[in-house]
Amino acid sequence: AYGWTDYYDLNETYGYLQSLVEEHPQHVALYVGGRSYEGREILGVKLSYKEGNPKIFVESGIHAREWICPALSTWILNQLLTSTDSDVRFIAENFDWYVFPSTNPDGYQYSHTTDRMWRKTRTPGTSCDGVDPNRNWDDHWNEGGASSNECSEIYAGTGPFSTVETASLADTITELNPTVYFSFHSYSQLLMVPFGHRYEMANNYYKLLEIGNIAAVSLSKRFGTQYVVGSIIEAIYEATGGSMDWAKSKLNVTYTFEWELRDKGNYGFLLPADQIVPTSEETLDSIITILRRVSLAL
Ligand code: 0X9
Ligand code: ZN
Repeated sequence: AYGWTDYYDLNETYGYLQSLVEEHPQHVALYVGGRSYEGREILGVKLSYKEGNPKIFVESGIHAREWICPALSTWILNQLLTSTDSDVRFIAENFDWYVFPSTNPDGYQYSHTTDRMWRKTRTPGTSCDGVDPNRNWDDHWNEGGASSNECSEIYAGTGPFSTVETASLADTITELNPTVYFSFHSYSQLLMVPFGHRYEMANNYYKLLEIGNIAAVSLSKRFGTQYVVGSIIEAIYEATGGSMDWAKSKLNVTYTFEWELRDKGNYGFLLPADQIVPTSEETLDSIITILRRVSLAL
């Protein structure tokens, strides 16, 4: 059975989403967020307790080998549905959640069957396969921190939205027009806000940074895990054509945050499964802090 003491492959993850719909039909529905090169659905759920809530889009697992991301996303869904904690109930019931645990399904499956360290999509190339789905969005595409070389891990693709995963996800996000955008990656313990293309500030950079800083304090309280907060280019490196930069600059999503989850390189992408629950717990603490502040501002 699905749980959080182990990592699960794509079918098991999608099976879990299905089981949530069966167990909580009034609050959960499947939601197809896009499709993959190999024809898989980018499957997510809509979780909603009432009408008229602001929307949260959760983009998780866009990089195949970052296995903590799908695991954390389903753990959070389970909390939103079953927790009796008043903070969790508040964020569950006062937002509509669109959660996509594995936004690169071909790559995720490939990382289970063939190459544990696979990062990109499985879009075929001439000499090497795969596009970096966090360099393929239509915002300052391939202007820096990205590559035109097919064989690069940060290959930007042949043009903006050249691969169907990012193009179809972008359509879904545009249609939903969320108020909040959360993106989950690993690893490095960073909480980032736009942008990654240059030293340019988001229109609400100081607000995002202020919220991010208090969220990182909340995150640290449970186990002492330290996060660095900043814009992408400050906190990590230059990276163009990323999803969050697109959401901020093209859709003007107000609250945009991107986590690089545990750890800081000891295990890296191979984070042991016994860290799924603690990682998820502390991350949910930061999410609660963010959403408490968001709902005060709305
Ligand atoms: O390089 C990336 O895509 C991210 N790091 S990772 O190790 N998970 O691959 C950081 C990306 C920064 N974010 C954006 N450019 N949106
Ligand atoms: Zn990543």
